[in-house]
Amino acid sequence: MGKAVCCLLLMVLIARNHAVVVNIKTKGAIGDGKANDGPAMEKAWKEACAGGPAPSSVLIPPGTYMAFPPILFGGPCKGPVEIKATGATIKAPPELARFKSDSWIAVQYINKLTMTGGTFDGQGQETWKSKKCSDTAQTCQVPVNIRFSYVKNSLLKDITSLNSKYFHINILGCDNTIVDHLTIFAPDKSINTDGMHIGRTNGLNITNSKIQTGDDCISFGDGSKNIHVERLTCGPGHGVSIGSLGKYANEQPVDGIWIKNCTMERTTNGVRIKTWPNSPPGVATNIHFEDIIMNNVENPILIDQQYCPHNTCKKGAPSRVKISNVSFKKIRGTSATKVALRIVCNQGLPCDNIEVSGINLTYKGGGGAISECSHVKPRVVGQNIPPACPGAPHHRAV
Ligand SMILES: *[C@@H]1O[C@H](CO)[C@@H](O)[C@H](O)[C@H]1NC(C)=O
Ligand SMILES: *[C@@H]1O[C@H](CO)[C@@H](O)[C@H](O)[C@H]1NC(C)=O
Ligand SMILES: *[C@@H]1O[C@H](CO)[C@@H](O)[C@H](O)[C@H]1NC(C)=O
Ligand SMILES: CC(=O)N[C@H]1CO[C@H](CO)[C@@H](O)[C@@H]1O
Repeated sequence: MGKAVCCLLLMVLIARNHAVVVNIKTKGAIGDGKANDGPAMEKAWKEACAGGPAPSSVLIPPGTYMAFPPILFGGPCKGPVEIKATGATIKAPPELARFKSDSWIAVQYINKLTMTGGTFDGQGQETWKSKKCSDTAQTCQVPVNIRFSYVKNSLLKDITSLNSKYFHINILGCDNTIVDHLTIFAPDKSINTDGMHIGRTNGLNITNSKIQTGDDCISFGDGSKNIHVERLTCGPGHGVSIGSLGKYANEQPVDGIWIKNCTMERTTNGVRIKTWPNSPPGVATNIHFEDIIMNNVENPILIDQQYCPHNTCKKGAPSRVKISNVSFKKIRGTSATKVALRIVCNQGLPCDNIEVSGINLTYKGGGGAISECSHVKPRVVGQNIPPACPGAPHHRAV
């Protein structure tokens, strides 16, 4: 082998094993909070994404940046990529008119992404006030703050999403991924600012997170499988929700959701499963809520198979989403309404294998909370306050 060839080979080997770090400032980012630094972020991303197979990273140094939509961090990449944004605040323009897409930042088709830190401020205040966007018919397209689509085997850590115009974070097809120390904030009166919506994802853990917003803290759409949420504080907001399900044809089953060791603060719902009446067939199964504290929550425990907001559906006809294997265990605290536990299933397609145990919910207004149940015979274990579904078969606590 000639000396030159040998040298070249060595250089290639070194390059392959050496991480590429691309600072957005070297790609023209200004960081004054006004100039559009989006193009610099995309340039840095493209270089890091092409820099594998060794892990590469994009560095967004501490500072305040403005990024006009749409921002795309797209794969597939040559190797694992990290976006490091600790200490950085990235702002979206406040004007909705600048947005032509359904997201502000789209992160997609990446294997082994690590995203750490960063505050993503959607500046949605004007949008929530706009009449056009707050009507129930949704006559304007409003962007999600960050859309993660088909980002697999990944870690999203210490990320903050603020004041999104619409949902904060949408997760689609992000199998085998971990979300840790997520912080989401929008005021309780903000419109449609769901914290995180998850769909068509198998294997996702969300831990140590805090979500305060104007809509659901976390909602699970069809195809959500093997998802664990632990140590979440939610509220204000609409709580944690499976569904709504049954609005569309060919929805995939929701199978395997564990919500554990969480606190709901002043939310309109605690833990709920909701399905539309008169629906196509569907499945929601193996869903477990355990060790949950409710502080002044309006509907702490709720299964609603007649979910029909604003009368937009045919009530009376049953939901054909079959609910089974659901447990509510060790849920305690205070209810802001008298009905602390409500399980409304279907005539003809009842809920099966529902277990209720260790409930202790007191009504803030005094006089004791109650439960309301229909078309369900839960397995009730031990003493529950309020007594769960009077008339249901009782089992002694073990
Ligand atoms: C997700 O959480 C579950 C339950 O705590 C745990 O068994 C599993 O190992 C976690 N998965 C990952 C990838 O951390
Ligand atoms: C419900 O759980 C039982 C075991 O407890 C299991 O045999 C059954 O397959 C589960 N149902 C579904 C739809 O997964
Ligand atoms: C239920 O909670 C109340 C208020 O925290 C407490 O005083 C009571 O001992 C609890 N009851 C049971 C059976 O755990
Ligand atoms: C809401 C709740 O149950 N929080 C607990 C979660 O787990 C940690 C550690 O085990 C406890 O310290 C919390 O009180």
